[in-house]
Amino acid sequence: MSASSDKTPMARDAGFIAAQNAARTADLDADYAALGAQLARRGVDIESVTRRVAQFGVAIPSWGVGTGGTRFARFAGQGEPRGVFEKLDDCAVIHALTGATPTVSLHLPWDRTPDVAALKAFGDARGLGFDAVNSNTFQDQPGQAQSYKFGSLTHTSKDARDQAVAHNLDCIRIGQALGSKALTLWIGDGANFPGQQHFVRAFERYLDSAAQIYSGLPTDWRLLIEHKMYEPAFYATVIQDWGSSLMAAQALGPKAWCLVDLGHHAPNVNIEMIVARLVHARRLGGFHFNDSKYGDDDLDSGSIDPFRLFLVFNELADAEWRRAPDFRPTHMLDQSHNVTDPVESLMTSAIELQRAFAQSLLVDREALAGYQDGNDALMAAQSLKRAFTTDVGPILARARLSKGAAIDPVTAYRASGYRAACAVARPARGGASSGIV
Ligand code: LRH
Ligand code: MN
Repeated sequence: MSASSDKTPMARDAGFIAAQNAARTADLDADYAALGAQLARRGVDIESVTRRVAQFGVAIPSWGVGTGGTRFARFAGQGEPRGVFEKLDDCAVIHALTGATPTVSLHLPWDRTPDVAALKAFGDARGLGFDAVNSNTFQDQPGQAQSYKFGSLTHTSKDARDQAVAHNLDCIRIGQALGSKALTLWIGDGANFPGQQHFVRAFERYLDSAAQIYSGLPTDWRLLIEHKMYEPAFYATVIQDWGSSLMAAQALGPKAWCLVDLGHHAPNVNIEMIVARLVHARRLGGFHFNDSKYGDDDLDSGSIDPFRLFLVFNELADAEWRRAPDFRPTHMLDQSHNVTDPVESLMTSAIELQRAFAQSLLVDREALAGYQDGNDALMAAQSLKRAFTTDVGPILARARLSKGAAIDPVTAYRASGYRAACAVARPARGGASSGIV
């Protein structure tokens, strides 16, 4: 158990948050009333949007609360969490201040602990649930019998494939004990040279291994297949795109779904259209939200291209509006925080998702359908832009206030002195390191 977990930190103290809000409530009320009047003129009931935003939740990636890095270096920050319990402490602060992150997505074996029941209780005590668990067959663990250098679920060696399948079944077992309902399956398997790997045989090995994992899923679980264009393989990746992911999901069965990590596509790919296709195929399982300019940069959501994020949520809002069948995507963040306080980046990123979600609810879908059917391209584009350019900040803050969270989370967090307290309670473990965690 972590040193910082026995006393409720200021940052999670209801009284502290209320005091922080006291000075801001009057301004918020004025801004909210003004926005409410503006939206009412557009036929939108601001209260219904605020209620929807207050229900919106996104899962925190446990690996995101520590400082991230690249293959070149990782520059550790102050008061880094030293294990899964301290990671949950940080996740609890993010949820207390934003009200938007009620669940945590763990990564195994990075978050392995001998006492899973204690971990569940620790989460419960902090109002945190557990979303999808993530397996890891992209690194070799100390003492591991078979190396994943040449792949895992698609390795040409049956022993290596069996080892990878066993690990995934173990992740399901641990997830069950935590109350999770999904396994996210991302593998880096692929090739660096043309000719190195037989595309068809590798995909068939994937389907065979994934089918064994699939047969270990409890009835109410989902297998979330995550595609990625490249890295760590730099010529071909077995599950390289949404097409390979969808083919696999359809081959495996109804519990297999496709997960879209926004950073796993070539620059300029129309991701919102991929989302529409996966909704159409009734296989959109969920998201790893982040932002990127070049590759899998894992930058803060909405920090580079907030319009693209809005367009993704616009597809989700449209799917809901037209009652698309089997539509229940799960939302997770998947980011690497190399130069910011991860708690601050995760708070503001969760809020950027809420912003895109709220804006997507402001689109007049009847009017848009009319413009689309009438080929009025300009008014169709304008109806999206009008929603995207609406400052929904007062709605997001009111939703937070309605849940006892902070009107201004970052200012409250800094005023709480949480990071400085962690720096004392969690002495830094020196030494240079590299890699995303
Ligand atoms: C792969 C990925 C995957 C995680 C890893 C941390 O790039 O997006 O979702 O397992 O990042
Ligand atoms: Mn991801």
